[in-house]
Amino acid sequence: MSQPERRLVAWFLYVAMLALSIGATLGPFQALEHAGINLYPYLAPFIRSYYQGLSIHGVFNVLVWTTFFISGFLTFATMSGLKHPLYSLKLGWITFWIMIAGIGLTGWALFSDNATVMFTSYPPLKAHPAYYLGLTLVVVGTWLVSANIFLTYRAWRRDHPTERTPLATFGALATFVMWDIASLGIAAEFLTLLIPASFGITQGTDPLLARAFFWFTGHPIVYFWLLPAYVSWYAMVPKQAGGKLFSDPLARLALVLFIPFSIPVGLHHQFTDPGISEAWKMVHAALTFVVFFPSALTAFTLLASLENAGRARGGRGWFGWFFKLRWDDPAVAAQVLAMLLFAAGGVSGIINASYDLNLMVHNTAWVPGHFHLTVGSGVTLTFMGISYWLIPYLTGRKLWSRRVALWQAWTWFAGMLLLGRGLHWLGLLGAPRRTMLGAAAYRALNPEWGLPSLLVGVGGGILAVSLYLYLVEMAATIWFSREPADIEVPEAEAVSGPEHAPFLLERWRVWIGAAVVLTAIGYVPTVVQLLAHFNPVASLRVW
Ligand code: HAS
Ligand code: CU
Repeated sequence: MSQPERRLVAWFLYVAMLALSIGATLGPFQALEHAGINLYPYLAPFIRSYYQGLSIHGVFNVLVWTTFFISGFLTFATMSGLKHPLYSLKLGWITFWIMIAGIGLTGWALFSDNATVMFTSYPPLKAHPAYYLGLTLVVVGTWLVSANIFLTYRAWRRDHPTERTPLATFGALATFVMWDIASLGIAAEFLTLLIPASFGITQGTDPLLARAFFWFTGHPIVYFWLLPAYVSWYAMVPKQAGGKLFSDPLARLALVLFIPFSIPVGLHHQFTDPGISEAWKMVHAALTFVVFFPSALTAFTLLASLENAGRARGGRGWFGWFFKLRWDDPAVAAQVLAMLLFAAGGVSGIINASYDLNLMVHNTAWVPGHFHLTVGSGVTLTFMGISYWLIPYLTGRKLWSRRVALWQAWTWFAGMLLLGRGLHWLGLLGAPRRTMLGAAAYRALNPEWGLPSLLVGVGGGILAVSLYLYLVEMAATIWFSREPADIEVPEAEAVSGPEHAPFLLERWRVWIGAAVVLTAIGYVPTVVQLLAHFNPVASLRVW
């Protein structure tokens, strides 16, 4: 890969890390607040409220850290998989700057306390137009990233008409095909409802319609975050762990199934919303169990692949292989620990999706418990693990300290175990999410919240240490490491190779067609009904 290409990828990752440093720094303040230690007064005048901090935490972590990392990593995976130059480096940089302008606008609105609306941007809360325009630019940026990737693929395909697409690139394509369709919901929401209302062109918005548009994108966005981690787990980790991918065709099947099944499930975020038919909620609940399936396939394939690696390295017995994995390689340790946490997050996800159980846990601390194990661990800890080899590869500088990186991975694991346990538990005890619990009078009526809140506080504290270990490791590698890195891009071989994959898996039109049909079935009746009862209410700034 050429130096200029490496530089482009590296800059996407640097901005991702900068965003994480901002977003995640605010996390421990929330966790400590739940444990009864309110440090917000010390953040003034930069952060004026718990809710402003929470909005910045959500946006910078799940929207900016993820999106920039993914844009860099999947662009990389496309080029390195195909061994083909990027279609247009210039387009790559234009995209980068559009996205930077976007986070500039959004960041300004958030930090000036003009957008305390949470990362879900729920109306009738009204943010400054800069907030919505900025996020719109970031989404437009992702479309341009995908265009560059698709055009690179097309150029490669012309010279290789019958070859199977290399697995990592296949995963990058599947991710962006899915995302480009999925992101139309938030585009519709922002362009037709939130931006006009924010400018005062319309008097208000219909919160229910806006929420439906939001979750049209808001569920599949979690797979936009997850699939790049799957790309690494399938196409790279087996090699790094010292073994082979169990089945390449099974990996492709899992990845491609996300295209049709990711979108028509968004109503599982709206089970408690009035005005949407119970029947359609049930359809989305059932389809959520369908989209669970490719992740279950993934768990199977990964376990078999890791077992293959552990046995190749001399592991014996039912579990002995697990301890023989390359635990001394931080890239491997971080990603296997991420898988373990993600498996627990997947379990709480299926509980969320189960209609009746959702009524118990919805809007409680259980839900942030769930997503800290999924996006906060499965995805984030994986991206950290990837950066332990990818940053050295891109910069040519050896990882500064393997030991610090290993400590980082294990502390993230420990911190998230405690935080995840505490939040799920608090949720079961009825503690609401997105609430400044320490200031809530009813807290005194619930003494049993004490222990789980403590777990949240301690977990958050450990995570703060872990975050700074990560940032120090990265900064030291980029600035101070003097030894040259000697890194090969990991490309896992497979026990059952790509030659066994039916070509149907690469017929993108079939999968896109299936996605369009299923999405239309899943959403058209509900959207038509919501439009027929369009009921705008005034937008509010409540802070
Ligand atoms: Fe979720 C809410 C259902 C996956 C993120 N989710 C959220 C929110 C976020 C989020 C951010 O049905 C909150 C949104 C908000 O602010 O309101 N979620 C699911 C289901 C899945 C799922 C069924 N979620 C994710 C992923 C996320 C994510 C992935 C981010 C990346 N989620 C819900 C529902 C809600 C929800 C409801 C609404 C709740 C409410 O009421 O508000 C599934 O896709 C999960 C499938 C996962 C698995 C696990 C497979 C395990 C693997 C690892 C293998 C491990 C190995 C190592 C091999 C089936 C692949 C093992 C080694 C050994 C030795 C054991
Ligand atoms: Cu969802």
